[in-house]
Amino acid sequence: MALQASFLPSALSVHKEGKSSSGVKDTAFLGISLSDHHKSDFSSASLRTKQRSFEQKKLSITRAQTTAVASPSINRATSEGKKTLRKGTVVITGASSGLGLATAKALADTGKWHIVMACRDFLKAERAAKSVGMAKDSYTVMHLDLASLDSVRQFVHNFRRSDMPLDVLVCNAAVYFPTAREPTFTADGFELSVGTNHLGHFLLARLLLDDLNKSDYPSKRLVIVGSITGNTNTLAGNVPPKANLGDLRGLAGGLTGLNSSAMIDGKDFDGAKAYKDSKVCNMLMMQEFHRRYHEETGISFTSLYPGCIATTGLFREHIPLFRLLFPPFQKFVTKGFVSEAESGKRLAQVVSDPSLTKSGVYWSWNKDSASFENQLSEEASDAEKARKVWEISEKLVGLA
Ligand code: LMG
Ligand code: NDP
Ligand code: PMR
Repeated sequence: MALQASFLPSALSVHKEGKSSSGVKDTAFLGISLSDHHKSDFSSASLRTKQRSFEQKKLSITRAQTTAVASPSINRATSEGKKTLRKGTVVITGASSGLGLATAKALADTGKWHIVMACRDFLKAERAAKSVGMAKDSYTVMHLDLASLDSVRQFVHNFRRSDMPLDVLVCNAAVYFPTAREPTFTADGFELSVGTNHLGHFLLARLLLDDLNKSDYPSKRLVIVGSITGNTNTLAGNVPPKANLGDLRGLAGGLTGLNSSAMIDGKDFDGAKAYKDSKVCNMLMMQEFHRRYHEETGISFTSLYPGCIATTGLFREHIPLFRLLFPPFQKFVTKGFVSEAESGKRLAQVVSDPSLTKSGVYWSWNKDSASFENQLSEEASDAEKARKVWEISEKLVGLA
């Protein structure tokens, strides 16, 4: 049995964080409890209204400069006169390898989705799509480098020009620098892992929210990939260095490594921790999106832990011995291993399965590959921290 699944429903995972619920189903929504929802909504309401009208104004200008967006009809008549759902359009960041590619493949194979592969390496993405046998008309590769805010804005511009609707956005791309001694930085001067995994995606998702909202697809979704290693209510999340955003002083300083730390908590640089911190931000942002926008837009905001996909490019910077031992360790010791294909099916479910539409949920799968609503750690479900990360992040990416 996967250790994560066996740990989480137990009292251990819950009590460690000082929470008092007993089962996964019961505790799954601690991070988005009704009281949190109202508190957050109330405290930031006026800020949001201002912000929204500003963004809407900006968006309408951009729209006016590009071709008018076609309004796709949901149901198209077939020759027999039956109505069928039109193809959905899903944007997947980092679809050139690993989980993103496997998800693109799984969705393409259904024939019900057009996949926009938002990738930093155009040729690699094209080759990857071909190598897994995706039909030529099932995907479009578009350039996106999440380590540059300009590139994120350019991607949004290009996507709008394509006239495709946006039905689902999947924030999947990530980098991990476990052996780096010194930080490296994005084009805008943010530490590279938080800059890419969190800030780049934050800007992308914020800008594309309006496009998602305009979609007439029956189930509009924003999926942000999270992970077990950012959740300290699990064994995996307790392997050092542990995720901890602290009081966010490094994030507030811009993660520059100059006058402020490159780490969110303001401490010394640690590449493995920076990755785990970025995943905490991803999971917090999913919930903050849910609190701010679900009711108003009907968009489902979700996150997931797809299982330990120990063979992906994520570990490319790790030492060769780790890359050799990690897959068998996960397969035979923790039993948390999943193949890329299996993980792709899981994320594809979160994109398109009618039973996984609930918003504000962090999905996981048990040993029989059945999905369940999982419990996030105390920090990864802290509504006040989520609000602060949101507000600091929007300043850093130029939205506030
Ligand atoms: C860090 O080390 C590096 O410092 C950092 O630079 C970066 O590279 C990072 O993640 C990458 O790794 C981490 C790691 C490296 O160190 C450890 O893992 C130390 C072991 C500490 C063990 C902690 C276990 C978790 C404790 C849980 C606490 C209980 C809380 C319960 C709460 C639950 C609530 C519900 O070191 C290693 O990875 C090597 C560790 C070797 C230990 C061997 C363990 C036996 C496993 C059997 C192994 C099979 C062989 C495969 C090994 C593959 C390597 C992963
Ligand atoms: P991969 O390295 O295989 O895939 C990551 C993808 O992100 C690649 O396509 C990569 O592009 C892309 N990417 C990296 N930097 C950028 C950038 N600046 N701009 C655009 N795209 C970029 O890793 P995984 O498939 O394992 O990771 C996918 C997601 O799954 C991540 O969010 C990760 O945190 C999460 N995850 C992974 C787990 C695992 O065990 N592997 C477990 C839990 C979660 P390129 O191909 O050009 O390098
Ligand atoms: Mg971890 C108990 C089960 C379990 C699971 C599901 C994972 C997933 N890991 C588990 C346990 C352990 N790991 C234990 C007991 C150890 C100590 C030997 C251990 C070590 C370890 C290392 C060094 N694990 C790692 C690393 C990494 O470099 C990976 C990482 O932290 O990346 C940030 C990693 C991972 N373990 C996982 C998963 C899913 C990862 C990788 C990626 C991620 O979270 O996205």
